[in-house]
Amino acid sequence: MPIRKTDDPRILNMKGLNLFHNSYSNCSMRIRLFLEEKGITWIDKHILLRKQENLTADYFAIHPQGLVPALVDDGLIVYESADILEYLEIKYPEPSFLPNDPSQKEELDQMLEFTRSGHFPIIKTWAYGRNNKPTKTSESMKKLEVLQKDKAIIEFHRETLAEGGIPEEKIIVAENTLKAMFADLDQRLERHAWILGDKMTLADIAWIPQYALFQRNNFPFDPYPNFMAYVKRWQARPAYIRAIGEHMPGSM
Ligand SMILES: N[C@@H](CCC(=O)N[C@@H](CS)C(=O)NCC(=O)O)C(=O)O
Repeated sequence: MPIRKTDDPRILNMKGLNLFHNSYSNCSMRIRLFLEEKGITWIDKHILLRKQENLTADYFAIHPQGLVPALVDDGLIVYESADILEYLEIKYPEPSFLPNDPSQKEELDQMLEFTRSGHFPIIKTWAYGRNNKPTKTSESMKKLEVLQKDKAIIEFHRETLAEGGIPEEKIIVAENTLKAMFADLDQRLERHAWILGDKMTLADIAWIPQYALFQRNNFPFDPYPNFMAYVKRWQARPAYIRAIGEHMPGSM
């Protein structure tokens, strides 16, 4: 689990659950939703990504890739949204967001893994490729090149700035992967109310933010009526309204 040791007194002295996040970041939504569903008090450390507030040495001292979300829990740094969810689930086990049937743990792990390995090649490639403008400028690229050790992240942003942006072939691969995933979710949700059964789990918390992000970019959700009914049920939940709706005007 990405837990990062630090001897920086400014970080060590952060008391409580400090969530570094951004309103529109789907990865951040997962953590806000988890905290709101469990009724846990958290300290709001909002990072304006459009103003590149994450591209500072101070923020890289918290998150090694300069990304949101990151959690500083009484001086302990945890990053990667799925890992933060798992860390918080251990710390706050009630009500449980793990499947009742332990044999479903592997299925849950696979769904959470997509938030790590699928984020740049699939989620971001589709979202940036279809409608988002590049988030970096040539000036902020210079900052990124100095601070960022992960070359794949630098390459991703270079591609968004290149003439023609992300190549269409890559966007289509991402879109087809997502369509297959939403078709699978739709079938699951025809059988039961939540992705893994009759109970909300971390799989639901990890996946619903994808809707909030993709609907902004007009992802074709019409073929997935069970998934859309599930979206409506989510949107009626006070925790969803607080964690997502209030952060994204127009997303409901
Ligand atoms: N796999 C990571 C992805 C984190 C990530 O890429 N976060 C985006 C927002 S969703 C970010 O911080 N972007 C800022 C940037 O690229 O400079 C996670 O799930 O936490």
